[in-house]
Amino acid sequence: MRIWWLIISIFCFVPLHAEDGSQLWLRMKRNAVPAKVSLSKETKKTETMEIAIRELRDYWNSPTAVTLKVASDAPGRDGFALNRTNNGISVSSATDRGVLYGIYSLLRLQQMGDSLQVGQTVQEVPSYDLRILNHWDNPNGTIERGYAGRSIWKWDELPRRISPVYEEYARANASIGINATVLNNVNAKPEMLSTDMLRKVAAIAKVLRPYGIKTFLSVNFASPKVIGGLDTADPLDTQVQAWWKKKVAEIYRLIPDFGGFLVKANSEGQPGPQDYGRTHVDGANMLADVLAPYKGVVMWRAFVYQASSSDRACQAYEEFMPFDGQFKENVIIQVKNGPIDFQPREPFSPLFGAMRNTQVMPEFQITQEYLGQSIHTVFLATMWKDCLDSDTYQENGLTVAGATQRRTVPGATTAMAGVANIGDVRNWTGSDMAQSNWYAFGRLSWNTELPAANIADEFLKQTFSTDERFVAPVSQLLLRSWNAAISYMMPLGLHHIFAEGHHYGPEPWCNVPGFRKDWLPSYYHQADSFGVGFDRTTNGSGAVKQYHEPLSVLYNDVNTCPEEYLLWFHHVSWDYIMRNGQTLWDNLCYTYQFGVDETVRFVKTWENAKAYVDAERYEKMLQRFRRQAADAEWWRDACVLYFQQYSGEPIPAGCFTPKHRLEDLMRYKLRIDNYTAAGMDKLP
Ligand code: GCV
Repeated sequence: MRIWWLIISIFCFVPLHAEDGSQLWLRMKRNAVPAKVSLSKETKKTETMEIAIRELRDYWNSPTAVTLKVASDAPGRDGFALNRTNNGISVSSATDRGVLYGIYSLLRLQQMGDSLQVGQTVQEVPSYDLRILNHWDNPNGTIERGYAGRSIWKWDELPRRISPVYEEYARANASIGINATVLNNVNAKPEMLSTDMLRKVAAIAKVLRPYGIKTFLSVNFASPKVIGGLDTADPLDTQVQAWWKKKVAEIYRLIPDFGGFLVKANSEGQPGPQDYGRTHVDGANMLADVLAPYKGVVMWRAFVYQASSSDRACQAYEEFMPFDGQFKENVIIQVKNGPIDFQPREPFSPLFGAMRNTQVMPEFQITQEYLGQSIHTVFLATMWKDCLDSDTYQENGLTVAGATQRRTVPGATTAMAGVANIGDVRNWTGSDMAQSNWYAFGRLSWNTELPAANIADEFLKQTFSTDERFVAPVSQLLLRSWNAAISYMMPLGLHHIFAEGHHYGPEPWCNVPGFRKDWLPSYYHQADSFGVGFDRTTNGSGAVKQYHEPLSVLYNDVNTCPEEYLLWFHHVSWDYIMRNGQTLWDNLCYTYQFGVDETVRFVKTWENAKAYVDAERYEKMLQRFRRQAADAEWWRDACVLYFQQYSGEPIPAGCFTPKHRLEDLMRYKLRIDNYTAAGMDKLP
């Protein structure tokens, strides 16, 4: 009797397939009867082609037959053509990888409830050659700035055990056009290049390869010293060069299609060529020479700054511009979207417009280090589009996208990088909505012209529901979420007023004795009794001069500077009159409150979406939206009350009443585990 009761209870009360978010946007229903798929005569059945066939057989649910074709006259560079005639659909490309992207595009249409009409052709060629994820994963399984568990790379088990997650990861990336990945943190451990580790890397590369994904590694510039036993890592030393040559030969023996190296040198304590009186060119070109015979590339990061007197925002330009045109063809300078560090809002980095003779690539941060981590919903396609669409004024209408997609020499590689938000939790990204940013990175690096609204719609329809009553309001939520976060965190060009260390909450007052000035919020906000903001005009740090005209002039003048960058470029008095007639102080208060109001509306929108979302994801996201709304009040109160000490002005009547007292907030220390999902109830 008891056992029957147990069995009945299990079947009645435990859902057979609890929704854990692990399927991401790939939620096609498997066919009961395999779909009709054939290969054209000349097309070889490679491993990649087998994946394409399998995906269609399993998930293409239309009676229309599909023919796959690799042909030299079809689109190249991973591009593809879809063509529907009365006889069926053909998917063609110059490569099997292109065919794979073609079939994922076809399946995407199907999932969104769209279809190809007879006579219709779709042709696509990706915006960048390399659409590359950067994992900041450490060999010990931790992830720098990771908020979704531990690393998916299980180094202890490799190469013996190959986790099935690697193939799921490869498939998810291929489905959105990502074709490369850097497995380890830019703060690289030298042991990543040990033979033991390389064998493990090779085992991962083998799983990723059929999905068209190339494997790259971040390298520590001091590796020849630390693991090579040499007494120097000087790039001009012949023994050092020989060490790298031998190491690279070993890598290519194990991984014949290895992509190359990502290097963070002479930045935040990492070793680099400057340790030996050499330059970034010396370091990058030495590695480029070693990789060139294998067609490998070096992605050399421009994220460099010293604790010097010069404005941190100016330093990447100052260090790299003198070398424009001196880097080897297979070097790409990897530049963060803004001149400081993935802040909620930054103007685009002036290097994009400045470097004319050097291949430059944008680096975006998918993981939300500075944007509420895996708690806040902030859809980043809007932010990335804002950067990519910015006119650099280097030449007529040359945008950041244009400047980075242009080849400086015929053989150069173009690329766009995103710092991954992936970990080993079941839903990959901690928050189910944060999957939208992984998705958006893939889709945008494939096609920088895609509007953010289309990407939001695609994601929501595939991941949650195609019902317009769900898609329309939640898509609006996503599209407004970046502006909301800026408003409740750092409006009007404020930046880097985060709590030290974890970068989750506000700490405009933060002062760590003995700390570098450029690691403290007061360096960035410069609040005093006159006003607030960093003077980067020609009277200040001169950062405006790094932009081409008319931007330099526009940014330099407080009256023409876009208000979203006002306090980025200017130190402005509290009673300065904004374009809407409010004083800066009043406007700041109203903008913070607008951000809070938006998050309250997001909670409502999500509550109204309940009928269209499974209970598990609904509940988990509801908790997060509520926490985001509470955090927004925390941000508002901390910043407004702190700045009020300098402005001496009251909060405008009717704007808001603070929920917290400044002295309580200043005493509050967020413990590192408080901002994981488990600690969501622990607010200041
Ligand atoms: C990988 C910021 C982050 C660091 C990160 C660094 C970088 O400073 O806080 O964690 O280090 O950027 O991009 O190299």
